[in-house]
Amino acid sequence: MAKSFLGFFLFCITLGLSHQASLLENDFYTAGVVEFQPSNLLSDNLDAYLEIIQSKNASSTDIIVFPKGTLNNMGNTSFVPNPEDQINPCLTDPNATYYEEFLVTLSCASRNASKYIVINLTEKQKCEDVPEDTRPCASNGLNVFNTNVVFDRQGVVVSRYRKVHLSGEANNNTYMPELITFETDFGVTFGHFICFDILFYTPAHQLVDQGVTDFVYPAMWYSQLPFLTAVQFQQGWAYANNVNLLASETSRPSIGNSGSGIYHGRSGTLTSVMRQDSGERTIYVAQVPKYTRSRSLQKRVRRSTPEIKTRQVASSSSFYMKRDYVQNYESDLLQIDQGVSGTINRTICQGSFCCNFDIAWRSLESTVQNGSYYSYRLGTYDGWRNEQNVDANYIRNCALFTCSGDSIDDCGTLLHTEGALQQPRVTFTRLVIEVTYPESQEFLLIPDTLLDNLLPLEPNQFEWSQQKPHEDSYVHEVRFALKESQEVSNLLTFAIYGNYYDNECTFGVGTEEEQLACGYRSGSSGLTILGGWLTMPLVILVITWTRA
Ligand SMILES: *[C@@H]1O[C@H](CO)[C@@H](O)[C@H](O)[C@H]1NC(C)=O
Ligand SMILES: *[C@@H]1O[C@H](CO)[C@@H](O)[C@H](O)[C@H]1NC(C)=O
Ligand SMILES: *[C@@H]1O[C@H](CO)[C@@H](O)[C@H](O)[C@H]1NC(C)=O
Ligand SMILES: *[C@@H]1O[C@H](CO)[C@@H](O)[C@H](O)[C@H]1NC(C)=O
Ligand SMILES: *[C@@H]1O[C@H](CO)[C@@H](O)[C@H](O)[C@H]1NC(C)=O
Ligand SMILES: *[C@@H]1O[C@H](CO)[C@@H](O)[C@H](O)[C@H]1NC(C)=O
Ligand SMILES: *[C@@H]1O[C@H](CO)[C@@H](O)[C@H](O)[C@H]1NC(C)=O
Ligand SMILES: *[C@H]1O[C@H](CO)[C@@H](O)[C@H](O)[C@H]1NC(C)=O
Repeated sequence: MAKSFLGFFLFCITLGLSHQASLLENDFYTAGVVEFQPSNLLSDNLDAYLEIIQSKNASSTDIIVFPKGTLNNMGNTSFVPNPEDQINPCLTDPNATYYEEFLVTLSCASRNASKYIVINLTEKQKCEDVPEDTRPCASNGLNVFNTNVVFDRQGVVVSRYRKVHLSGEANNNTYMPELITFETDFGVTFGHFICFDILFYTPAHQLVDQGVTDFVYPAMWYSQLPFLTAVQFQQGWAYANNVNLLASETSRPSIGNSGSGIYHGRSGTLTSVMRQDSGERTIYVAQVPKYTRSRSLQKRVRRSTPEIKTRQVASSSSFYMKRDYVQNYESDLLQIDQGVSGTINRTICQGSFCCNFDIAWRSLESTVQNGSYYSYRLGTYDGWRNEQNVDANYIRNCALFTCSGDSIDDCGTLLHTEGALQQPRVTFTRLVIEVTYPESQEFLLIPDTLLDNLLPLEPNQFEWSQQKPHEDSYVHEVRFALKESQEVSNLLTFAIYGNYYDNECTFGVGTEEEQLACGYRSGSSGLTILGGWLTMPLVILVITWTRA
């Protein structure tokens, strides 16, 4: 024990000399995201957190992000200092008389390791501290929040964010949604949000619109096929917004949690993991290029974690997947004849929303007897996500997705068979989706792909363009395609995920009066912009307020 302690100490000294924190002038910073399998014991989780913070793998990091729901629980809620007060729990409350001991310990650990540390915890707050909140307080006088806490290199609590979009959890909503950022000594300002928040405009996308380029994102996400598995959606979100995203996930594949990664916007994944079978407690580290203020210059991407190795094909026993309601899609089975190449060029509409699919493939001979295959469907969806008891989004999707059989009810599930018994049946040699999307007050169009190892295609494998046909139009023409030189045979999903959030002020939706009120006007030569768009920030503000 004493020996390993000494070893660790010597190691720290050597390391302390050999590298130092990323300075302001460096064009990158070093980040770590932790894929963490929790136990029910706070002390065990805390010990593992400390071990990771002090580990060799973490030594070069400036900032480490831990996932949500892996530390304390309702029985160990803690007060969290107001960042404005610049409180350092390690120094001001060493005996943990006010803050919970784990919070003090992590403040000390940040200080000790001289790193920014982001954790998610269950926070308690006295209702009397928010007199403006007139909602009824719980009988114990406390609000309980799902909260991110950021310690700086000295252990000071410099930021706190309370989750806005709860997903069936027994926590409170804040009185007003919080838009939170924090600055660092390496010159990067981070925004934060938690888990389910990624599907909503406030605060995630709203912070992007305010110019934030880097995000910390602790999650305990339950992956869903075909569009919303963890790494797939994280990478797509970072790409669509062209931002850096540091995502950290709880690691429990058997119940649907896994998927951590670091993504550099249009350049794609720097490091990521989608565990299967069993969880882990591992830190994934990458050097993250900084965005310059103008955001014009794309830096060369450095990879610090080597590329992964052997492809692990997912099956229904290696990862528990939730399933989307794809039976509500307007869809067509792709007829693939064994041993024959094929092409299809067709448009599928749901209502007035249409997607054009231009696809070519080569059918593969089976090499394994009794192998099992995915079949494919083309589908279009224009409607609300119908998940029960949570905030909803309006979605406009165009997708090629897999099914474990020929019926629509077989779609969005993994095959039961494992490993070599799963046979790709086709290689896609051309995949092009073209859509005309209506403009909306708030919306995000995401390239959304998935391979059978549960990781997405990378930007060097696809082409994406989104543009208005002309300045004054209220539509966006989107083309999403596999790169010319590419072929893909282990595909589960190839889609455009159109998130329209609340579907407020979408062009073409509602009465003529409503359209005019939203600022859309049909001019003599087609469509022209009413000055009304200038008032849009006001409208957004009002909506944000009434939503709180
Ligand atoms: C956490 O809460 C449990 C009861 O809910 C308690 O037994 C335990 O001592 C607490 N742990 C810490 C570190 O406060
Ligand atoms: C913490 O506890 C120790 C031992 O009980 C005591 O000596 C010390 O004064 C306490 N420190 C603070 C800041 O309360
Ligand atoms: C601080 O770091 C030293 C090694 O440098 C380690 O022995 C000690 O346990 C750390 N303390 C905390 C609270 O992390
Ligand atoms: C917080 O949640 C509790 C339990 O659901 C509830 O009783 C209380 O009214 C909520 N507080 C506020 C301010 O909404
Ligand atoms: C440290 O990194 C190595 C190599 O990337 C990895 O195999 C190992 O699991 C990591 N350990 C931890 C505790 O993250
Ligand atoms: C597919 O159909 C679209 C729309 O009808 C057309 O614009 C496009 O040229 C077609 N592509 C091919 C390869 O035939
Ligand atoms: C294929 O299935 C048949 C019938 O279920 C079985 O008799 C045969 O052994 C299987 N072959 C292989 C290679 O698994
Ligand atoms: C963070 O997330 C969990 C899961 O929603 C939530 O219940 C809790 O308030 C937060 N923290 C922990 C550590 O449980």
